Formats: sequence, structure tokens, C-alpha cells
Amino acid sequence: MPTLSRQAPYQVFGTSASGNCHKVRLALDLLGLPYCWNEIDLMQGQTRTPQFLAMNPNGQLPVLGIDAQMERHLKDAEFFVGSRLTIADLALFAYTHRADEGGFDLQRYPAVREWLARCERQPGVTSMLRGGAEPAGPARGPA
Ligand SMILES: N[C@@H](CCC(=O)N[C@@H](CS)C(=O)NCC(=O)O)C(=O)O
Repeated sequence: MPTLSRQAPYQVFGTSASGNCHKVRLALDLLGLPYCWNEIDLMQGQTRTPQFLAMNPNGQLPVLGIDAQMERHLKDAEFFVGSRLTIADLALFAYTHRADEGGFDLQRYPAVREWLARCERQPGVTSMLRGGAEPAGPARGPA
């Protein structure tokens, strides 16, 4: 994604012995993006601490801290790439619009909340079932 921030380093929490974690390192290296690697020791239970679980309630690695980057980017941008909804928005919308279900409070991220609302106003964008109980929002036809 050409619009990812190249200024503040991304925070990566991973273990160097993990292929899943190495995928994140590879992607950031190949994109030339700055990052800080925070080595986490699974065997020492470091993915079970309250601090870690606050970042990722499923207690797994890797974790890429992009929330602050999203907020910064969306302060000056309507969508992630250009001025139209793209696959980049869809990729991030799916989990972000259900962040509360994962225990993430988006109150501190007004630009992200505005972007979510902007996405939801786009024709054809629907909400995911909430806990499987509520119906998805009405599908909107083309304008
Ligand atoms: N689907 C996840 C899988 C992540 C995953 O399995 N992480 C492992 C390390 S490779 C882990 O954190 N295991 C510890 C645990 O599940 O408690 C991904 O690809 O990121």
C-alpha cells in the first residue's frame, strides 16, 4: 500500500523462531517500512500477560501495532488509497468495524470512526453479523 506511513516506526511483537512472525518482518522489509521488533518469549508466558492480552485478546503472535498509524493516515485521507473505496479499505473494514467485539475501544480514534462511517455510506457496503444474532445492515444498491 503506497500510503502506509514511512515516518513513525511500526511496532511488531513477535518471536524470531516463528514463520508467521517472519512474514510480517519480510513484508515490512520488502516495503522498506521502519519498524521496531519487540521479541516476545512464548515459553515465558509473555503472550499471557495482561499487557499483551490488551493488545491481542487471542494471545497470539505476531501483533502489528497499526492503530495509531491508521488514525494518523485517516486524519488527512478519505480512504486508504486515493479518494475512493478500494480493496485496502475492505481489508481493514471487516475487522475494524467489529473492533468492539474484540474488546477494542475506538473512542480514541475519531478519524478511524469517521472512516468507518464513510465506508458504511458507500453503496453495497454491509455490516457483518453481530455475534451471529443480528441481521446484517441492509445492502444498498448502486447510487
Ligand atoms: N493465524 C495466525 C496464527 C498465529 C499463530 O499461530 N501464532 C503462534 C506463533 S506462530 C502463537 O502465537 N502461538 C502461541 C499460542 O497460540 O498460544 C497468523 O498467521 O498470524
